[in-house]
Amino acid sequence: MSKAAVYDASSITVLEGLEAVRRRPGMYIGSVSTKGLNHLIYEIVDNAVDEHLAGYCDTIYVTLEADGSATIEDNGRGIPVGMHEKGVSAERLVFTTLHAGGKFDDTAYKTSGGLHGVGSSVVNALSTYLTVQVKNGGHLYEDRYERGNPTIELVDGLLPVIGKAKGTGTRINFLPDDTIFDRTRFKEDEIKSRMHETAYLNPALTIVFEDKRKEETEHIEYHEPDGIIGFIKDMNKSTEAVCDVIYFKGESEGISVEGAFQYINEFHENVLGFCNNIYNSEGGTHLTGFKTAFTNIINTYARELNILKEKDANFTGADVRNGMTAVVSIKHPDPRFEGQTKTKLDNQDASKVVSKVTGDELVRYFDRNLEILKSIIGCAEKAAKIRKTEEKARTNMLTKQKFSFDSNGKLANCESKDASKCEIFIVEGDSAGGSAKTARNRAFQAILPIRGKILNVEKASIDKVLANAEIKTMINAFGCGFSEGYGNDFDITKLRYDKIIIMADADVDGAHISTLLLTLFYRFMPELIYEGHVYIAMPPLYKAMPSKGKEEYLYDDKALEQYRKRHKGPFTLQRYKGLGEMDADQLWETTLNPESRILKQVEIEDARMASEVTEMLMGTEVPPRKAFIYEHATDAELDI
Ligand code: TTJ
Repeated sequence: MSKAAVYDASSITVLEGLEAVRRRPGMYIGSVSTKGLNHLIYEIVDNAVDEHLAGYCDTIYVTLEADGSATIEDNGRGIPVGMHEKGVSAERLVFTTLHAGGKFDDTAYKTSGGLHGVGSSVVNALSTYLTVQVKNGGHLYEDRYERGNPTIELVDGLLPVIGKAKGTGTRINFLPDDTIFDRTRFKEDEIKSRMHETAYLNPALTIVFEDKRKEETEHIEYHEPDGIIGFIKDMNKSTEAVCDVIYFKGESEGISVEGAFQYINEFHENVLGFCNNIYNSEGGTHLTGFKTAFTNIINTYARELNILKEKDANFTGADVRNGMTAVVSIKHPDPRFEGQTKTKLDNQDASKVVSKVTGDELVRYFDRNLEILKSIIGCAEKAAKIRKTEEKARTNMLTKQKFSFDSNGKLANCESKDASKCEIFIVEGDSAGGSAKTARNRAFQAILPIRGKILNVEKASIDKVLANAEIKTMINAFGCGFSEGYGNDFDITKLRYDKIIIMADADVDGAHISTLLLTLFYRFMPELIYEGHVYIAMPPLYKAMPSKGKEEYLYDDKALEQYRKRHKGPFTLQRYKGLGEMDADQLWETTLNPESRILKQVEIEDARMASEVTEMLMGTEVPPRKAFIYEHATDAELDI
């Protein structure tokens, strides 16, 4: 058989493979929303990070180009362009076969975890075009694809040389396919925080981020030589620390473990797990191992030091992690993932090894740093005291809840008790709440108006959170209780509404209220978000009423601009200042009616970011806070 024939034969299966990706993109990148879109960049970047881990690349350039495409470049060895045994350039195989990763890669640890590491071929399949340039041996090679199909003819299975080059490296430029993705505009905030995270986890790496879509190119260099210690310091920079960052590392059974933590004067814990440099939003066995060992150590010391007396019960896990910010990062040769979004580490050996390393290293540390140990036990004592008070409060609340559901002052409940059909709108402001109560379909839509700014749950201790009237009403209405830290009393099967819809104005106050609500859910009812029950209503900004033809609702300024271009004749434009200004019919049509409304489903990243924003908003510096709210509010108007 000639080489051409071999290539023809293999290209058929190639195209079938990529066609499957285009038919069911969600299976490969999670979703076709902005989150899935950003994943395309992470997927490519992860390959360059692998090259860094192999010891051959120290800089990665990530550029959001003015034309909407993205470019990722590294200074690694370059994807092999030579002939592969199958009769084509190895580079072609990388971009056209659905490989599990690792074939062309000799690093011990692959960044293949859950939705990540799904392969550059998936990015290729979902791009209008993708070009690859490789510098090697003084030559510059180039390849190009359109919707996954190669457009350049190979000469004897090899890539054409298009010029000379110094050094080595790989450069990928691609434009996401707008027939696949809901939106093709990359969200720079999420990308920046992910790149920053990657820099913390790879202290010898520099990531240069550029956004050329902005009027003036934004240029940021992420380089974090202090690694995860710097990560913890940055997360805690606007709060009062109880101790310095404590760092430990070790290795066992081929798994390497690195951890860092610090206590701050707050009432919540923030423990993040990473496996092979990928964040595990659902946690997993590495965190279980860390937490188990940590709880044991603190309880053992507390008894030795006679802080816990014989009659006292042990501290709970949540007690000992009160105020803790921690990062646990492991390198595992063969990670497995489970969970709703396949981001929960599942390897049992990870739990064992992390537990052993944590135990050995921290005992060694605490033996030499008794004062620090005592201040940490102090945090646990404080937590235990609050917990005991809360346990009483909670029993009271839960017994009351059974009787108070339908007599909740402000909740206008729906008639149906079939949770799969019910929706609850959390509406900002009494007047909008009033209109919404008139406008809704009472068969399945409940309305809960909330007034003003709800308590900021990042700052408040849990007993204050629970004392807050608005929050109590919400918890009662949802019906599943709440979880604090890892003491989990939350039961999602009791949820009374399939959709929880936040309805706030597209202005500064509205943005603030949505942020606080998302923070509340993220901290105390995260499953609501993981399981896709939380939405944000997108009320329109304008109604265009032409003298001839149909009225149209316009959801942002861009839509208005497009309408002006599209619509030739005269029209009247009504601008809505807020939800409270719409009459019941308008509110029904624009925001409540499932047939015509627009809802944005909240993803865990949105909530995580909201919680970070909240933390920032509540910081002590005032000027950036204000700037941020405005920026955020504009975002909501233009982009969502
Ligand atoms: C494989 O083994 C031989 C030497 O080169 C190794 C390799 O594949 N290196 C490599 C791949 N470096 N950088 C990449 C890469 C970079 C980007 C930006 C994107 C992709 C898909 C791969």
